[in-house]
Amino acid sequence: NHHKSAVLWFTGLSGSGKSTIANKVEECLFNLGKRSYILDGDNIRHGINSDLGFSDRDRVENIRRIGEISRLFVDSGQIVLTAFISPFRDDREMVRELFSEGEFIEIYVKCPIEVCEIRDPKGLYKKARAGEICNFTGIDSVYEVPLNPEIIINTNELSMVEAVDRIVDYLKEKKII
Ligand code: GGZ
Repeated sequence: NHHKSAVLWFTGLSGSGKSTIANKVEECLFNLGKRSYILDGDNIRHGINSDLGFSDRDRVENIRRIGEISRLFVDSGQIVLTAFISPFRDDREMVRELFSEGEFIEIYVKCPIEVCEIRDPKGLYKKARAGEICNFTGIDSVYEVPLNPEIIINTNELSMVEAVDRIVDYLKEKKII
C-alpha cells in the first residue's frame, strides 16, 4: 500500500466547500489504506494559531505556519490535506516553494460568492453584510484567484462524488497513490 507524500492545498472562499471535499477525499484515502491527515480551522486555528485573527498580517502568518506544519507531515511520509481560505497568491506560492516538484497540489475550490453567500452555513456572510464582522473574505477582504492551480473544482457544477473522484483520479494519474 505504498504512496508518495504530498500536500493537497485546498483554497477558496468561505462556504465554497473546501472542508467538506477535503474530508471526503481523506475518507477515500483512508479506505484505500493511505496515511493522510487534515489540517483545518478546527485543529489549527483553535490550537497552535489561536493567537491569530483575520487581519491581512495574521492571515499571512496563519498560512506560513500551516505551510511549515504541512512540510513536517510530508516529511513524515503522509498525504496532508489543508482546508484554509489562503486568500493571498504570494503566500500560496511561498508555501509551494517549501516543497519539491509535484509534492504541492493546489486545488482551487471555485464557487461564485453569490452561491457561497446563499449557502452561508455559519451565517457569517449575513453578519459580514450587517457589519458585525469586518475583513470578511470576498466582502471587505480580498481573495486572489489561483492563476495556475493543479486542479479546479467547481462546486457549483460538480456533485460531491464527482469532485472527490476528480481529485483521487489526479493522485492516481500522478502516481501519488
Ligand atoms: C473569512 C472568516 C472570518 C473572516 C471568521 N474572513 O466558513 P468558515 O468560517 O468555517 O471558514 C472561514 C474561516 C477562515 O479561516 P482560514 O484560516 O481558512 O482563513 S485564512 O486562510 O484567510 O487565514 C470562516 C471563519 O474562519 N472566519 N472570520 N473575517 N473567514
